[in-house]
Amino acid sequence: PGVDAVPTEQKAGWTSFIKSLASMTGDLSSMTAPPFILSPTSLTEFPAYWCERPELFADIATGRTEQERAEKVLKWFICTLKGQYTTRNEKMGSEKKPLNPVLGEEFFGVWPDVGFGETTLSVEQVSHHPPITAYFIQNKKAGVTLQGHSGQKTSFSGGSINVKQNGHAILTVDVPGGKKETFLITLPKLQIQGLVWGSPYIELTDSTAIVSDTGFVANIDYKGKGWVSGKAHSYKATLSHNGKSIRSYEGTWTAIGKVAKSDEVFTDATVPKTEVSVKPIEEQKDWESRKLWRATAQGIRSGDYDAASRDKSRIENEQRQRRKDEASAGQPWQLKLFDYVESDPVYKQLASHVKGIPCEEDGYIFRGHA
Ligand code: CLR
Repeated sequence: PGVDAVPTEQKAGWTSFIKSLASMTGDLSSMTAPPFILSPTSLTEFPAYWCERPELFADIATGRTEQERAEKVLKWFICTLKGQYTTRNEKMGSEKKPLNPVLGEEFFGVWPDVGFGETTLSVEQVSHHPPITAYFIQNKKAGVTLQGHSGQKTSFSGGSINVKQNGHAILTVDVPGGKKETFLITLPKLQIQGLVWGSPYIELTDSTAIVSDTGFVANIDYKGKGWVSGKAHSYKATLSHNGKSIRSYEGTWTAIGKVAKSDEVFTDATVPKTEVSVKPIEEQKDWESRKLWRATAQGIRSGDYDAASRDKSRIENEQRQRRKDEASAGQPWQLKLFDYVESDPVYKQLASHVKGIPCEEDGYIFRGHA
């Protein structure tokens, strides 16, 4: 902020893009943005951010009590935030506009076994309009899975883009005695700031919850500059059991969080993360993100925006034709890896324990690989 990041020849385009945001109606994904703000990465790759600390994900299962496991889920969750919400700034200098996935687009990845079991990731774009991405992450050996879906509803006010995330995630962990514990994870609201300068970045707002079927609930509040420690990216979390508060934590989700009123470190987001491993493009199927968007991404990376936009149009036209063909054949698109559920009973049960969460929400259940 303070430094104008818009390339001279794109200034007019950026100004009109910002102006057009004011009249946007919920779905930003289809808006045309100036080239400098385009990212070569599809949104289907984003669920990988959930597991860039695979050691913390696996570690949830080592908790000896319900409380320890609830604490470990909270710790892992907070430690994913830095990856989810600051990676583009770190890698590309600012938040960027990701590629808008096509219906049926897939993304697969793995975090190899380095002692605590292999973790696998399967992603499918289950809706194009509005965009919804479903994902399934599993460490079989540790007995931990995460399943969820994500969509966004955007609005513009006071110079910022506000993003409400639609969807939730459900984590299950195998516990001794052949049982499972389940945690419902709600998703934070985002504010995209720094737009005028052409260097957008994310701040989290409001609060989210992690609700367990063991009666443990973690409430997490997010604030930017001027709150708690007066630092950007601050959080404050409270763990309670059946309504009785047990422990609080505070700090920043980009660096250190401590157990309240102590020096005990609870979350350290500065620990190096492990990026997901993905098959080489040559071995991927045509519908896998990196293969599908290869030429578009190449154009964006090399600054050949004409080539990028030609390839993007080719993909989009092909999609439009497909939808027309499906409509005339009376055969709608079939999901590949997930089943749509209008009302997820697991969600419903857990959401009923917490105020401020809608009690009905649809979901997508992983069906497995074809
Ligand atoms: C997707 C789900 C991930 C977390 C996440 C991080 C960044 C978000 C992204 C989600 C959705 C799309 C998003 C993006 C930041 C910017 C981008 C809101 C929630 C919008 C569509 C593009 C804005 C364009 C400006 C940068 C110009 O788990």
